[in-house]
Amino acid sequence: PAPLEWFPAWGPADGAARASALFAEAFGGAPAGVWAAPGRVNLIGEHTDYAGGLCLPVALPHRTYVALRPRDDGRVRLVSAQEPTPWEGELADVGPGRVDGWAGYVVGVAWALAGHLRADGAPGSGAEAPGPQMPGFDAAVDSCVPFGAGLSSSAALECAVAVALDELTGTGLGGDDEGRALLASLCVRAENEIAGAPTGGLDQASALRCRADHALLVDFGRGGAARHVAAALGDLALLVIDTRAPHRLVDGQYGARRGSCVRAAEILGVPALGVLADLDGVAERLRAAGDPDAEVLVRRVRHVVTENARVRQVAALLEEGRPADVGPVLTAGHASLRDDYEVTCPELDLAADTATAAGALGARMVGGGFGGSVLALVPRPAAKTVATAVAAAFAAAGFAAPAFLVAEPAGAAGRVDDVGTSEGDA
Ligand code: GAF
Repeated sequence: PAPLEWFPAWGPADGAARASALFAEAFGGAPAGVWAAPGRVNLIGEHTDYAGGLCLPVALPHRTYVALRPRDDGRVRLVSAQEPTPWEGELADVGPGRVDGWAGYVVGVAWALAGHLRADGAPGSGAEAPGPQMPGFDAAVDSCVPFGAGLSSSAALECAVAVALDELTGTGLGGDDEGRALLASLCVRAENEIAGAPTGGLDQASALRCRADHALLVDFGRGGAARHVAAALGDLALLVIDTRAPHRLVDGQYGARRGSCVRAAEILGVPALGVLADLDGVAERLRAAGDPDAEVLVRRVRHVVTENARVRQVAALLEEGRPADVGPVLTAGHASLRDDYEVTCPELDLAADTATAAGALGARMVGGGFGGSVLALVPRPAAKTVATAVAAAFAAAGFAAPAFLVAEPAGAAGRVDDVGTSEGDA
């Protein structure tokens, strides 16, 4: 059999050197600094963020590095080691529907931050005191966050740009968790309005607010209020399996799930599904409303409500020092995403089932679904055995070879000099 493929996490100095070298090659000279933000793997709480629910991600040691230097002429020039096409344009021309492709994740953040600065009393708003201003900039991007793997490479790019521009404009949101929550919301605006992806806030909260060795318990029903939960896993490890399945129909399907949650909340007369404590009477009320898709709505709501309960359960198990008991909860989460939320695919199901059969304590798909990765909770010494079993099952099924990483919960976005200390709650 072919050797297993593992995604290495670059050290901060390595990542910064790569981004700086690309910067020098593309633009000449040195950047003003290098900033980095992590990908994430969500322990539990999938497809709950946009429904006002709970989630419990950890940040990956895999980061996207952005070497950036401001310009004073309002222009933006971008290159990326992962993208064949550079981008160049005027910041003043950025707006919804005006930027195609990967650049939207970068200039969208500048656009959202500029909007925040104007609203906050910066020049141009009519306010007297001159505040920070958004300049143009040159930026070079390099990343070891796996792409298209459901591990939040887009948010890693947005959030690395966000902390860079926050610092260079002197906006100062990156210094504490409250400011970082606001930065996360600006990154969500960039993704929703400029990049055009209708995602929730899970990924940006992870990249900006996580702390090393901890998971982040986020409550989107309370404005993204969050606290850190020690991820004391003992001799267990978080094995991430990138199925390499192409994201089939993911855009339309994601939006459809979100729409179902809005529709169900309307019928049930609640602001968001996250407020539902249990399923008492829910199916009856959804059916009574006469919606042609009532049975689908019943399943979607069941996922959100049971998933929220699983998040509370996993956070409690971690706090009680019982990480092994988290395994079956992950497996139950996968079943709910497969049967009730219907966002898995054959590769995700095979990876989760095979991992569990090969010794994982539990496994579930992570991220938006229809492709991407599976998280398996494994005894640390069994990580390679489980990976080997999944690779063999994929080969037998005729699927592309999967790739792997072990997620050691890492810290949040920051200037690379500060990596390891900038953990979102100074
Ligand atoms: C994607 C989205 F970007 C997140 O907001 C979240 O909804 C996730 O899918 C599912 O939990 O990563």
